[in-house]
Order: sequence, then structure tokens, then C-alpha cells
Amino acid sequence: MSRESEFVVVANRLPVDRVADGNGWRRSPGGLVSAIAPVMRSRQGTWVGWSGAAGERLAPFTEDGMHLVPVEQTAEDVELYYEGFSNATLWPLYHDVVAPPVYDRAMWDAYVRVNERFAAAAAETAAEGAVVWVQDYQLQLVPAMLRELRPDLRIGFFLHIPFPPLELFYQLPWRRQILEGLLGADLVGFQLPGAAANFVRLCRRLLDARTAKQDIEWEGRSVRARAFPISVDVEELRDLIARPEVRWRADEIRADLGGGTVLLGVDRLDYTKGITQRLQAFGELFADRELKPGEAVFAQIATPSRERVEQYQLLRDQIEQQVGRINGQYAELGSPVVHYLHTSYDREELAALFLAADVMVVTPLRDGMNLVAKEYVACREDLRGTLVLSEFAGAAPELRRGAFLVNPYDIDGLKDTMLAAIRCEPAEQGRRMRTMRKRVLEHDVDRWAAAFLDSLEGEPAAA
Ligand code: GDG
Repeated sequence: MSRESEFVVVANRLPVDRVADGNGWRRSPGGLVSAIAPVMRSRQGTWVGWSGAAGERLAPFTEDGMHLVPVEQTAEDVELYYEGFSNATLWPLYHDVVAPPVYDRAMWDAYVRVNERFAAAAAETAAEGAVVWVQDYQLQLVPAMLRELRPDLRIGFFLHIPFPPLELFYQLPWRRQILEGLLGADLVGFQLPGAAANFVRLCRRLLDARTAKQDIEWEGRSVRARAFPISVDVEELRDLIARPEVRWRADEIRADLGGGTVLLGVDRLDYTKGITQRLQAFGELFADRELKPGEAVFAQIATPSRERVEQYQLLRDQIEQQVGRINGQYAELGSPVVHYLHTSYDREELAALFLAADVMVVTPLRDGMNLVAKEYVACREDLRGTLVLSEFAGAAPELRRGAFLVNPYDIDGLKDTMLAAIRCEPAEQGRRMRTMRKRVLEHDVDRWAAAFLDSLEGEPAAA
């Protein structure tokens, strides 16, 4: 499929996972894939990405109506580019340095090398004048590399995580290269206007680029920086919660959890998500006798993530110790106050958990958007349940009128807010949930993808 795709997506991972028992593939869950899949089909699109297995060399193939071009990553690339520069350098740096970033030259070299490989694969795949959409922080050098190879293309980039302010971004030894990499795009998309503003300001200060509002003049072109807050696949969730087995399962979960108020957290096990802060606040509510065992339980799902990166191993130990301590102190025989599950679930089980939860607790220290918050809202057709939401989640500006907003660094504030959410009357729950649902249902992930692509292709944007 050399140089024949009119639409190319470039992302670290392909949109498919291997089925456990053999050589087949299955479409990966998640909003990004379901939003882009229809566009891929209608435009003869191709997705360029890694299969997820180190050292695997695969020929292009077609799955679920999508052309897929695998890009190889050796075990060393995975260690230095993926676990290293992407997840031990950029990830903490872009999330307010909540963990210390590692600055390592071998990791940077690997990042450049792997970005070159992705750019070359995209250049080989795109038809004359095609639209190429590059995704996320692992591939920030691809736009400029691709423009160098293929000046005829229209290139968009979307960053799923926050983009830091000048004071933090300055730490990065390769700060100019990253900005120049992104400036290869025609449109650079961020979750929030503040992130777009950080980027424009950095281009002005570090590169001496001329800027006007959200536009940057660079090498004779105009690069636009804009916000496109991502959202969830409302239709998929509506479909899931309509299934009788999901509803039964929700009732079963509630019964298994003992009949008290159910608080729920669902996160990748990541130090940006504020899991320890929420557990500490919850534990202290028992110490203060604001809650009695049996009155409320916390179910925390922590999906395994980046398990070979040291910070993630440390966090896992810390959380497990904390859960043990809280249960040791406050649980009664046969009824823990915190149920901690370090595992990943299918979408049905997640939907059932959302239906079973009285209080959804989303307390990241910094988060690009946070889809879990929006998924919870999308599932609550019954207009019940409350959302405790961090001010530092990208979702906060959109949901602020219905959520219980909180600063996760303020443990006393977190305790008060959790209690308020637990004690919220049904009428008030309904009022808040209705406000949040209006926003989420009207701005789903299809609208997000269309807004980005319309803007990239010069049509009026609706975001
Ligand atoms: C990055 C940014 C931004 C979770 N556990 C399971 C599971 N999930 C699903 C959730 C949700 C997704 O994974 C997680 O999305 P988040 O947005 O909450 O967080 P990140 O993974 O950090 O995502 C973030 C996002 O990109 C999109 O731009 O919002 O800010 O950090 O959909 O439901 N899904 C399944 N099993 C699980 O156990 N199937």
C-alpha cells in the first residue's frame, strides 16, 4: 500500500491488540480508535503504529476495515524510547514534575531514532497531498521529520497530555528540538486553551518565532495551536448500559460491596492520578469517625501500566501498603473498607462498576483530560451519583458546574468534598448530573475528531 492513503494516522500503538490465544487481532478498546475507525474506512485510511511486541517485524495488514502499517521497535527501543524518554522523561515533565524526570542522552537518541522510523513509514504510506494525523507525546518530532520528507502533506498533531508552562519546559535539555518537531505540523491540537497558550509562548521565547494570538509563523508557514478537548464514545456506553447482563452485574457488585455508599476509582496505576491522596482522605474519614465501617466502601481499580518503569513499581508498593493499613485499622471481618484490584477489566465490567457507584472519585494531580470522569457521567442515565473531580483534570472546566471540584493536594478539602458528595441529596444529584450530561452528550468523541479534522482541512470547526 505504498503512497496511496489519503488519510494516515500515526500513533505509538496500532489500534489492535493480539487475541490471547493465537495469531488474530482485535480492535483495541477506547474512544480514540472508535472515533477514528469510521474516518479510516470512509477515506481508505492507514494507521501507522507499533504492534506492542518488541522485535516483531510485521508486513502491513488489514483488520476491521483498517489498513495497518506496523513499525518495528526493538527491545532496546522499548526500553529507551518508550519506557525511557516517553514515560520517564516527558510524562513526568509534562505532568507538573510530580515525579522527577530522567534526563538521559541515550534515551533522547532513541527517541529521535524511533521518531525517524515512524516518519519514514508515514512518508511511504501517504498519497500526494494526504492528511496525516500524528498522535501524542511519544511522536513529537514526527511532524517536522515528515514535512522534510513530504512537504506536500497536510499534517496535524494532537497532544493527549498536558503541555507544561515555560518554567517547567525549560528543564528539558532538548527543548528546542521538541518545539521545532511540533512546528512541522499545520495544526497542533491540545486538550485545553492554556496548553496551546503555553506552546505559543514557548515558541516566541525559545525560538524567537513571531506569533499572533494562537498562530505561529515558522519557516514561511503559519502553524495554528488550538484546543480540542477530547471526549468519550457516548454511543458505545449507551449500548453497554442497556444490556441486561450489565445491569444485573451492577446490582451484584452493589450487593457484594455490602450495601453501604459505594465510592469508586478507576485509573491506570499512575502517580499522576492521585490515588494515594484519595485513599488517605478516605481512611481519615474513618479515623475522624465521620464514616463508620459498613457505611461506605471504596472500590479502587488500578489497571497495570508501565510496569517496568521504576516510579510505577514504587507507587504500586506504596498503594498496596496504604490499602493494607487502612483495612487493617478499619475493616471488619469479611468486610474491607477499601477493595483494591490491580487488574484490567473488559468494558462491560467497567460499565457495571460505573452503574454501581454512588460517588466517582477522580483526583489526578494533573491530567490531560480524564475520560473516566466523562464515562461515568455518560453512563448515568438515571441521573444519580456524584462526581468528585480534581481541579487539575482537563475535564474540570467542562464539568465544573455539576462536579464536586477539589484540590487533591488539600487532604482536608478532599475529605470535606468526599463527605459532601456522599451526603448529596437525590434532587441535587439529579441537578448536577443533568448539567454534566448535557455537556458530555453534546460533545462526544466523534465531534472531537470531526472538529480537529475540519480545522486541519480548513473547514469551520465546531468544538
Ligand atoms: C491519556 C491522558 C486523556 C481504565 N481501566 C480499564 C480501562 N480503562 C479505560 C478508561 C478510559 C481509559 O482507559 C483511560 O483514559 P483516561 O483519560 O482516564 O487516562 P489515560 O490513560 O492517562 O489517557 C488523559 C486521554 O489520554 C485521552 O486523550 O484523557 O488525560 O492521560 O477510557 O475507561 N478500559 C478497560 N479495562 C480497564 O481495566 N477496557
